[in-house]
Amino acid sequence: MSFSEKLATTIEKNNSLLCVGLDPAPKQIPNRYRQQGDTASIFDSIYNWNKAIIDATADLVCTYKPNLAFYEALGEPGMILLRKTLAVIPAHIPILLDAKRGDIGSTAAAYAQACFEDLKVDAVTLSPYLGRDSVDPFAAYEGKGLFVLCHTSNPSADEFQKLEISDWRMLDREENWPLYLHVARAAVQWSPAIGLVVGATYPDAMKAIRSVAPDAWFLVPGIGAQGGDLAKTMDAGLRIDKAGLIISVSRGIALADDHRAAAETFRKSVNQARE
Ligand code: OMP
Repeated sequence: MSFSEKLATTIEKNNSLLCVGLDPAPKQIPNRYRQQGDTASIFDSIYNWNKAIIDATADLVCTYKPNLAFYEALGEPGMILLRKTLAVIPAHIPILLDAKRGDIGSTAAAYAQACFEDLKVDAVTLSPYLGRDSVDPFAAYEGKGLFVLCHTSNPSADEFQKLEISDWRMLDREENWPLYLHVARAAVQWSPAIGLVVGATYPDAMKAIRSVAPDAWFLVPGIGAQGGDLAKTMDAGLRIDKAGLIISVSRGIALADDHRAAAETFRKSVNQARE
């Protein structure tokens, strides 16, 4: 089944636009998951933690988003942990690997092979900085989802993304636009599989992006630990059909005493805003 079919099915089945991020930092392992023993026990602890989050939320989410960085940071056992985590996600729920890849075409092809043939995930995040030929090798895999960074959630996002420029190919026929709007407009033309990453911490930017990409899916991090305003985000980014947003929360659910209750609260607030 393609990413978009899986996504549509879980959104419907779980009545949810909530994505749960699986970003385990060893320092943050809640005490209840800590195993006693040698360093190998860290991996068991994190596996138990991830599994508990998945077991508690599988009927409340539309997708899971492990961020590769947290697993790579733990070396080879971290990658084994990632594979074990992917294996406990129920098969009908799409997996969006947060990899933020972006490189020349030949290297991008190797990255795409790693994500889609080796790890067998359904979707990935990508950087647009190198342009279209860095994304094409991912788009060549039919049925996969690609989310291109457009306006990120971090405090320094504006440093480059907000720079006002005009497309030189338009000469002086076009007004200056912030770079993130150029990215939005171009990236959605590259492939129908492309969605955009739009942080919840910049609702004005989200509104502008929705106006140039009315049909695209947005992956929206920044709710919870980063302090994004959910109501403003929904108002700015929801599509006419009351969909189009995948609201991603990692620490806000992973660090909660009750993962299920936290996920249910986010899901409810998202659904209230959809109504
Ligand atoms: P929490 O802040 O704990 O919910 O985690 C946010 C997750 O989303 C992390 O995995 C980030 O790397 C990721 N993220 C952002 O926070 N901001 C962005 O602009 C883009 C992403 C992402 O691509 O998911």
